Amino acid sequence: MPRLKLSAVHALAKGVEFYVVIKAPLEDVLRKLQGYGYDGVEYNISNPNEVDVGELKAKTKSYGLEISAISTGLSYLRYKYSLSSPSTDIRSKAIEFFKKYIEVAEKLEAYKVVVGLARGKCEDNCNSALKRLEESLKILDRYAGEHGVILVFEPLNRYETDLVNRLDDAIELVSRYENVKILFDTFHMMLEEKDVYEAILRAGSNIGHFHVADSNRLAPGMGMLDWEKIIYRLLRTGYKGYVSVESRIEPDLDTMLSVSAKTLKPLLM
Ligand code: LER
Ligand code: MN
Repeated sequence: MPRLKLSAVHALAKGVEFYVVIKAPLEDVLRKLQGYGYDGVEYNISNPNEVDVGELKAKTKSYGLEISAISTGLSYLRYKYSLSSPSTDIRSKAIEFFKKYIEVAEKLEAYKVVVGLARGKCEDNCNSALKRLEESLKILDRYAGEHGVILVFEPLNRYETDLVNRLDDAIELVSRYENVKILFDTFHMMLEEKDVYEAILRAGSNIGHFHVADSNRLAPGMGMLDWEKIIYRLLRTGYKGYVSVESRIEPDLDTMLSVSAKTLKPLLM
């Protein structure tokens, strides 16, 4: 049995602007993942009300794959729903969406919901935005607990948001809740932390999910990061979940998936 498992992020929506998710037709992607020896797939869902859960679950299973997590950034890009918005209306729409994401994650047996871009931006003022985010997470923490799901909060690099970029701020935030952990993304942390390798150890038992891309956000193995060092440290934290590839689809999907698998699979055993 491998100690860590491998997945990649697929966008369940058409006309997606986001450049680090796979956008090919679903069954082609599942076939390729199975072929390259992946254990699972992470679905980035722009609208949780549009998903046919039963069909998606059956289709994924028919390729021998699990669902590693549900990511949610596309909801922010498509509807601008933000968990920290100064507008009560937008914030409650975002909370309703996340409750639905939690239900979907439970039904799909993924049990993890990503809070990335949908945390929003500072907008009026960073302290107030953080307070509003904390309040939204408080509601969702309880809801997630009732459904056996965890939220994984992702510190993002400064070019994508100004609200919670650094690992220490994310650790401080998640420490307030029972069902909120950290999503450590090697690309964001490489840009924000002094030493990305040490940061994995510092994140330690807070890690609830792990995204991988190389220093240039290409597939692991196509940039400057030392993957032996990364996975060794991740194993030292005691983390046992998925390592999920979220990288640019360059030069093409097959190369991205095969290079990632070739780099990571031998290290995950
Ligand atoms: C998503 O997981 C991510 O890494 C961001 O760049 C956008 O949400
Ligand atoms: Mn990520």
